[in-house]
Amino acid sequence: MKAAVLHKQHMPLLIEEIDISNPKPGEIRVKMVGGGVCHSDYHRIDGHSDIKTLPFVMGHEGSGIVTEIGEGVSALSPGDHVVFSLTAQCGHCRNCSLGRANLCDTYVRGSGVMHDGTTRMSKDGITYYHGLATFSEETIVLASSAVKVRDDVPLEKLCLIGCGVMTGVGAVINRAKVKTGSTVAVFGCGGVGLNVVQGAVLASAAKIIVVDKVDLKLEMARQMGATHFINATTEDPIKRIMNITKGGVDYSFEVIGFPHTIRQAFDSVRPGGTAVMVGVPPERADISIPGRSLFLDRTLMGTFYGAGRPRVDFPWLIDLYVDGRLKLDELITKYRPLEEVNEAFNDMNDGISARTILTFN
Ligand code: PAD
Ligand code: ZN
Repeated sequence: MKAAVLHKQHMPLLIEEIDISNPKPGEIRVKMVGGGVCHSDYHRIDGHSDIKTLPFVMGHEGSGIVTEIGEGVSALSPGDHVVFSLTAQCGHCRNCSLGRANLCDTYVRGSGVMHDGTTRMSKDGITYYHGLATFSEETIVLASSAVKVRDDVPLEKLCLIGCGVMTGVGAVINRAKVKTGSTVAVFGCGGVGLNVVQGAVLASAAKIIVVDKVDLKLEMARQMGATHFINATTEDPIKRIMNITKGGVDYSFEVIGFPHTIRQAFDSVRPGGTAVMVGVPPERADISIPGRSLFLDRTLMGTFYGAGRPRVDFPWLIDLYVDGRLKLDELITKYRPLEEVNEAFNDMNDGISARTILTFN
């Protein structure tokens, strides 16, 4: 089967024919249908995030059809439509029991191996590491990291629910719990930031101020429901936000991943307000904020995966889409075959795409 593989950071992905083994107990084999291209993947290529296990079969936002189940899998059957969760949800650990499935204790972040320490992919006897491996025609994942979804919705689109939508909408609804009538600022209107905007719409925010460097992204944010627009290359975002809100927003969301924009997001909230770091900061980066500003009841919070509880959240998010209350089509700039994954990254970095969805033969 074909897969997009990272062999070395700062190099394009290679499309290769590789081998996939059978699912072990508790695992499932999935034929991929949609693979969303997220900036977190690119972070691994450009060194923003570390990756120690190479070669690595890339991709973490995906949807597909179950083709085979391993021993002991009872919740899923061949033919089921599934969307992947970034984390396996064991359902039993302390965090799962507390309703914090995104922080499931069994999840080993970025390890590149399955729970038994081995991988299911290889080539000519060489181990290929992988997580969900959504940039591959087939994948093997733990059954507990796949959520069965309704089968009357185009499955290729639903990959977006698995990362961008869950993270963005979840950051607003699950993590910050934005109150009706609040003012919100969103720094970065890519595939995830646009979902923060639609989370703020769902929360009935009064003003949704968006900041980006690219006018096209601001225009996309308008389609998602943003109300005020700031191009950070021509205007000072903090000054404009202070001006629009007379003293700062109630909630700000940084959805880019740099210490200086996280600082901007923090500086844009009023006393008592909350800044949420959604973007992934560079490995080992420190974030500095003025103590006296924090002192005035301000909060700076992180969020991994929008505090997502995928078995609960995926179904309602998909229902919202079917009912016309959540936008997915507007997030999809282009479909491309797996072979064009590097072009999809170029589009993302050139600021001309919200999300590209990879398709498979
Ligand atoms: P993207 O590249 O689609 O969007 C980033 C946006 O930021 C683009 O529209 C850029 O134009 C804009 N931008 C860049 N620099 C600036 C700047 N200085 N000021 C204003 N705007 C700027 O990425 P994405 O939406 O796929 O991902 C965004 C971040 O979210 C990224 O760091 C990714 O790793 C992170 C992420 N976090 C989680 C999580 O669990 N917290 C999950 C998924 C993605
Ligand atoms: Zn992602």
